[in-house]
This record gives sequence, structure tokens and C-alpha cells, in this order.
Amino acid sequence: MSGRLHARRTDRVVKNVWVEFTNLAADYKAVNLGQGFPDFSPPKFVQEAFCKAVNGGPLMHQYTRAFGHPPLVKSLAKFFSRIVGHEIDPFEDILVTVGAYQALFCAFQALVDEGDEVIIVEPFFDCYQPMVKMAGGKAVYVPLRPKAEGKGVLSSGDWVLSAEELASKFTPRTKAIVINTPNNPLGKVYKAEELQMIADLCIKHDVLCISDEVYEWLTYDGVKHVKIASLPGMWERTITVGSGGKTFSATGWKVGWAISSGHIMKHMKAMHQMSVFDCATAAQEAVAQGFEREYELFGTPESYFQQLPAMLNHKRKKLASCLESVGLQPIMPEGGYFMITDISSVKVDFSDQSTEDEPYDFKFVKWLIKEKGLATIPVSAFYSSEHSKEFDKYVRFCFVKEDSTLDAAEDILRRISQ
Ligand code: IK2
Repeated sequence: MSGRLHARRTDRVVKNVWVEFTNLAADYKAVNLGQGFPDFSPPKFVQEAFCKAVNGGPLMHQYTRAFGHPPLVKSLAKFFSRIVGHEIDPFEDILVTVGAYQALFCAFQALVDEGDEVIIVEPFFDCYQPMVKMAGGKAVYVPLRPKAEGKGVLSSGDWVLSAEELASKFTPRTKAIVINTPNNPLGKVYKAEELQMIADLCIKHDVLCISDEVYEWLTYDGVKHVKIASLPGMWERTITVGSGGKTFSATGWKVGWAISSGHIMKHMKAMHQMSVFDCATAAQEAVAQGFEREYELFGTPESYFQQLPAMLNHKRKKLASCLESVGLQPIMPEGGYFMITDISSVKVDFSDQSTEDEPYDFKFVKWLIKEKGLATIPVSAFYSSEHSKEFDKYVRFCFVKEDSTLDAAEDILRRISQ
């Protein structure tokens, strides 16, 4: 096909791990611990709110305000003002998007110019890199490294940024840094002092911080999520990204948001206006009702933001003991949906395959899906090509699944280990 018939910017976007592995899992009807979505229902109160919205008259089926359905932006502003410690303006400081994904896209498109550098902490949710490139920016990577390399690191909290290394990545061209806490795929939850170190650099170099916090309610073992936007001097320069899908276990609704100061948000609104313009009304109404309920119950045992992590903590431990029982050593996540583990002790011979260039974990995950019927995700997909080789012995398991799904995965892993 002639090169004239497409735009060159799409050449910057390579293969997508979700498209590839979600299709493969479906084709092989694999037990799916791959993509991060719950295979159980959202809580009754948001399902009922969605049904009520759909039955709520003609306007629920029509366009709503372009930058966010008024009841949703109002409830987000009320809820997060209390947490950030800043009076958030519902109409100036919030943009509702098609999932957190579109909030990220709007942020990169609206804030990154040709030639700007964007610091990305590895491992990172894979879309940051192509989104930076599509905006014409240059991704600059800084890795989280295990504190005690080679000594059996068992918690995501042991993976840290080096302050010197991070500082060395800031240049006069640096426009933004992207952080993700709790992190996908590692499960690291940044401590207040780690965020303060990042904040100090952002302030010193006058740089934006895009903080992806889609798993903000999901922390375990008493670990606390801290919003970088709540640190002194950070509200003005932070774009906090959230997801109604992850918040209420309803990822198919694709309701997300970005929260920032109005002077940043106006540029992101321009991108949204020129691409999507408006998000589904009834889904926004249901998420608004969910936040209204949670505002009232905040901090009580009835709050879903307490109940969901408690339920997932049980699943996290269940998956960890399953992996340990088959001789794998998981890195215990402090937060989020996922657990990664080194798979080099599982011996599989790929020497007869003509896929030499393919990273080991990609081969392993394909083998696991096709030959054993279990879907996971290769961890090197969350690294830049410069560093992916160092991490191609890890795979990621999602534990936000019915216990019966986790049991089915355990049966498969046991058969492999026998
Ligand atoms: N940011 C992060 C860190 C995410 O993990 C996601 C969605 N999860 O991705 C699937 C997976 O890793 O298996 C998003 C943003 C996007 O969220 P949303 O679904 O609200 O667009």
C-alpha cells in the first residue's frame, strides 16, 4: 500500500499488547488473568444507579455538557476537594473523558510540544510511550530498581527511584514527568517522601506532573495512597487522572477524568472538544451517584472504597500462595490489580521456534495461553526497548477475578509444575 494513503504519525505507534493478548486469550478460551478487569459484577448501588439513569427520562439519552455531566463534575469536585485539600472548581478544574485512557491522551496532546521531553518511570502502563511520541515528544526513561538486587526481592515497596538518577534526567526541554501510583504492573505505591522528592524536582525545573491514580482506592497491608497534587506547590502543575471503571469495578463504562488547575485544563478541554466532545450521559450519571454515596460513607466499613480493597486483599494473598506453592516467587504488590513474578524457573524450550527476536516473556505467555490455557501479560511490554531485555523473565497476573477463576488458574499452574 502506498505511503501516501496514511499519516506518518501512526508509524510511531507500534503493536499493542492488549489487542494482541486479549485476542489470543479469547481465541484459545484461556482462563484469563491477563487484562485488568474484574470478572465479577460492580456493586449493586452503581448498577442500580445506571438502570435508574437509563430509565430516567429523555435527557439521560441525549448529549450532556461536553466537559463533563454537571452532576458528575460536581460530585468529583466535592469528593476530591476534601482529599486534595484544595477547593476544586467543578466547571474549571475537571474534564470527564472516555476512561482514564482518553484523559492521558488529552494530557499528552494538549501539553507536550514537538521536541519536548517527558520523563516516564519504568515499568509504566504501556500507552504513555506511544502517546508521548504521537504528540511529537521524546520519552526519557528512569527505572524503579529493586533495592537489594538478586536477593529475593518480595515486595513492590522494595522497588525505588534513585534521586540522583531521576534528577539527572531533567533538562531544559523537560515538559512533564508521568508517575503511576499504585503502579501497573508492579503494584508499587509511592510513599509521601518519594512523592516529595519528585515534587521538589518538578518545582525546581518548572515541570508538569501527570499522575495516573486509577487504582487509588486499592492499597493493602495498611499502605496509604498519597496524591502528589496535595503536596505544597503541586496543585498548579499536577494533572491527576482517575477512572470510574477501576473505582467502581465497571471498566466497560469507560468513564474517566482529569483534575487540574483551570489554566491547564482549558488546553486539555480543547483536545477533548476536537476529538470526543462528549461522553455517555447515563454512565456519567451512575458514576456521579456512586461518588455521592461514597462521600457520605467515606471512611466507614460500608464504603466500597474499604470493601473492594478488603476483597482484593484476599484474592492477592490467594494468588501469591498459589504462585509460591508451584515454586514461583511473586513480588507482593502494595496496591492495584496485578502481581508480577519471575518465571525463569519454569523450563520451556523455545529453540525450535523461528521467533528469535521476540522477548522471552512474550514467547512464554503465548505458550502458556496456547498450550496450557492460561492468559497472563508479558512484563517487558511495560518497559522501553532499551530496558525490556532486563525484564523479560517476568509475567503479570491480574488477581481481580472470581475465586473460581483463580482456582482454575491454580489447577493449570499445578499441572505445569508437576
Ligand atoms: N492507567 C492505568 C495505569 C491503567 O492500568 C489503565 C487501565 N488498565 O489497563 C488494562 C491492563 O493493564 O490490563 C488505564 C489508565 C485506563 O483506564 P480506563 O479503563 O479508565 O481507560
